Amino acid sequence: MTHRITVAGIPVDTRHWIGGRRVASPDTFTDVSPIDGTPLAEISRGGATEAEAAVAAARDAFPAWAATPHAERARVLHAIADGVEKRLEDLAAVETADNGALLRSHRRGVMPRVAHNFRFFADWLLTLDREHEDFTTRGHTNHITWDPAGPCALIAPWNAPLMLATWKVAPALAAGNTVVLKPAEWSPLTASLLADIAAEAGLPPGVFNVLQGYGAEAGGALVSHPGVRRISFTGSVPTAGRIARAAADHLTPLSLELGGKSPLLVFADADLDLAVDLAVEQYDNAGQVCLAATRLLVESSVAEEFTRRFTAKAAALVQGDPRDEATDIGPVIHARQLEKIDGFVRRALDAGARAIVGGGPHTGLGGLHYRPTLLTDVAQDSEIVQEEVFGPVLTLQTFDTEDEAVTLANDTRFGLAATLATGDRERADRVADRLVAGTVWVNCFFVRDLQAPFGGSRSSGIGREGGTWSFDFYCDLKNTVTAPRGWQSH
Ligand code: TXE
Repeated sequence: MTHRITVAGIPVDTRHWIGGRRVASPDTFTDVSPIDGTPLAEISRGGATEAEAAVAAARDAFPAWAATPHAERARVLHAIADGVEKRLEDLAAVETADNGALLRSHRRGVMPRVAHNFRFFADWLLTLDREHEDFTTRGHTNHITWDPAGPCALIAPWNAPLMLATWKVAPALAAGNTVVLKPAEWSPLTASLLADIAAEAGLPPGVFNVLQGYGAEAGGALVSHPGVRRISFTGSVPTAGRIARAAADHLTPLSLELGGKSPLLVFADADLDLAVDLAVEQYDNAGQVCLAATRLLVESSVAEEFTRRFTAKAAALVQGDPRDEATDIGPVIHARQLEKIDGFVRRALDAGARAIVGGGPHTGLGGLHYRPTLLTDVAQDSEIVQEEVFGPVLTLQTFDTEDEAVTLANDTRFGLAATLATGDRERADRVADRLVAGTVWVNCFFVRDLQAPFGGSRSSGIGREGGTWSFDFYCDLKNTVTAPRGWQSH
């Protein structure tokens, strides 16, 4: 079997990347493009043996990488960013073929962000030593150091494969750890390209490893390995529970970035066009975004006008091939995801919901297209309001008072993000203060600085990443306290 195939004209290796070498498994799984259902590749299907080899490679490479001076580690990470920028078009084309998200977004937003992930954490590493000057306690000096933790298991999802993977890989490597990345089985390709880029950039063998395979097999073997010192996971709540149980056996610290059911609160005093733009933006990536504000909560007095403008805007969205510049919404990732989305919508309609916009697959386009959908007449305790759909499906509810808006907004088991549209600054402060969410956006959405903490409360996850919080997670902090006395004089 050939292990080097081409996708969108770009050569991609379908094997694992372990200890600086390509390693094949006897079994494979088929990676299919959501654009037209064509099989793209037969990917090596890893399990316990390959997980063992990957962790061993990471463990062997760890002491030297951990001891590499910060400036040198930063230099290599910048070289990886250079490589990402050089191969930006390749990465964008392969990612679109693999997960169906818009090519124009990959080119202009996502892949530049991948490069930025490496640059940002490389630069942040260099500030660590400066920012935490020694301090003294009754003459004793406290010296804080960030010791790299060891091999890290990084489990990535399929909705923004390389972006979310490198949001973990970059800080883990910057901090001096070695990593094993397990990409999602629905989007395994760009991780393989990243291995090529990292090797060309001079990252030593074994520092970055890619383990391909199914979640339960490859991922499960990786997260239950005693040699893993950190687990970082982005994905679903049930899988997070499985990973947390595996991590418990070895007390492996873990960071979980999970789903959401985030609200967009539109107050009557808001710039209504801005509010409508923010709402329509929630259909980006066919709604397969953990942060998406999928519950529109609109003040009753403007609900009719909001709905009129929203409907007109949503109707103008172009669905189709994600490679076309004019397309606004591409296919969803997989037939199983389409069925899942449609199941949620069918059950909501059966329970009395009304589809103001959309309400089913876009059969005219064939394939995996789902119509952008807005459902109203939904009960607060219904499945469609409480559970993450992960598709282009929004609900609309109304409120009459600020208190009611906050109560509805906070009334799910999630707490990832919330967005407010209001023209009243004091209201914005008051409401933001009362919302249970890791990020609150006011009159904006998706603005994300890597310095800021990112993560969710309740079922949306455990821990925060970004800036100093990433280093706190990927390191074992040590304080060395030195007495002023006891020294031998020479
Ligand atoms: O996710 P999984 P799925 C949500 C979203 C979506 C749902 C299901 O609601 O509809 O999850 O998606 C790996 N040990 N999000 O089933 O299973 C798996 O191989 C170790 C939200 O695809 O969570 C993949 O690499 N790893 C979201 C990754 O976990 C395991 C992003 C995610 O897969 C494993 C994606 C195991 N036992 C889905 N089982 C977000 N927060 O952005 C699976 N995996």
